[in-house]
Amino acid sequence: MTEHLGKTALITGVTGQDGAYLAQFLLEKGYEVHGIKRRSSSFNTGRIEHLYEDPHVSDRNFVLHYGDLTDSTNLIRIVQDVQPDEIYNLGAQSHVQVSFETPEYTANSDAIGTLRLLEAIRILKMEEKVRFYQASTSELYGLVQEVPQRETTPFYPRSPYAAAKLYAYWIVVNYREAYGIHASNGILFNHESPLRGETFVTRKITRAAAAIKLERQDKLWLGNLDAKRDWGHAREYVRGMWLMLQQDTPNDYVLATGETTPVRTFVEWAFEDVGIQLQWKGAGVDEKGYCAETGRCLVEVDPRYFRPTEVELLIGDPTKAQEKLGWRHETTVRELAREMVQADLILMKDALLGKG
Ligand code: NDP
Ligand code: GDR
Repeated sequence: MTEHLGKTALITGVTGQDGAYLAQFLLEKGYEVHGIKRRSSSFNTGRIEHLYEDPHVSDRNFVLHYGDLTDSTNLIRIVQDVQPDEIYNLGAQSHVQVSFETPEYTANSDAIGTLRLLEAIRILKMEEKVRFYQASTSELYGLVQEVPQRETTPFYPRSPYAAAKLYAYWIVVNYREAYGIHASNGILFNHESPLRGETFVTRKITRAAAAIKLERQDKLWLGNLDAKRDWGHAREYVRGMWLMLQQDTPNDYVLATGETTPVRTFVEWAFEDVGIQLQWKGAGVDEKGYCAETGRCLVEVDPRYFRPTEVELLIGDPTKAQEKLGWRHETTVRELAREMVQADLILMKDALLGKG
């Protein structure tokens, strides 16, 4: 195994959950880290504020560039300027339900965006210099073909997001085989953290539990409570991404915990962590969802959050990553839920005190 210390990395999606953890991880390893951020009408760098370095400082180790995965010329220019040793392609329209609303944009950024980056490597003749990580996903497995899901399990995507990521997965494999690029797919199962986007289900639940506890919100509306996910901690998964690029040969790896949990259990845990015991009262027309001992019903099902096609069960087998990369998860899903609830309680209390 070759380690790449003192190297330069380029991260797309640096402003997202994984981008923030990965940037910090690589900086701690001594990398010079460049990130691509999108232009936005309001600040979108909240997750990486602590890493920010004033552009007037010489010898910066953390540099942001404006860019977008839908803009080839911009990607080519940035790759040329940065001359990265490693590219981590984390940028994506990453919300499964939103992909049903914006399928064309999702394909453009998630599928063709990946192609654009790989082509930038070819156009700049950097096939031998650069190593490439692609943020592939357990959503590729979609409709259950086999459990637990592993690298050899057939794919059956169930959303425009997953279909776009399927293209990205295979174009990475193809460019590896056709042009010898050191390009790897990390097939990552769901991973969460206090930095998780507010509209993904775990964070939506932990924020709501904190807000309901502090009487800032009356009720939480959710969709399919019976979907099961293999949830790990994002901080541990970015290490796996890096490990993939430190191998002498590129390959594709599942990162997962091997444990699956229904959404409804995560709901029960989050409310338990703020001191509220919930009782299930059914989800029919006259039924009330989850109610507290006080009689107040706090969590209800709203069909608007149902997906046209759902992925019901994800549970990953990380044996290959354990054996070949020496990677394993540490945080259990129960610990993860507790950490997220505590973080949201602190955030919300700070906001109430005007410190937020
Ligand atoms: P986030 O949604 O938190 O972050 C996505 C990032 O991509 C953000 O920085 C976002 O910018 C950026 N982005 C979106 N569209 C574009 C675009 N057109 N051009 C450039 N950048 C863009 O996702 P995560 O951090 O959770 O996930 C990282 C990657 O891993 C994604 O590709 C996701 O699909 C994939 N993945 C995630 C898993 C998970 O459980 N978290 C599991 C498996 C795969 P902005 O901040 O401006 O919105
Ligand atoms: P997912 O994550 O679709 O697995 O994609 P999400 O948290 O959005 O959904 C998980 C499950 O919870 C159910 N659910 C709800 N989901 C949301 N967002 N909001 C709700 O109100 C709600 N109620 C129930 C969903 O139906 C689903 O079954 C995430 C993303 O990070 C992808 O980018 C990544 O590729 C996969 O994980 C692995």
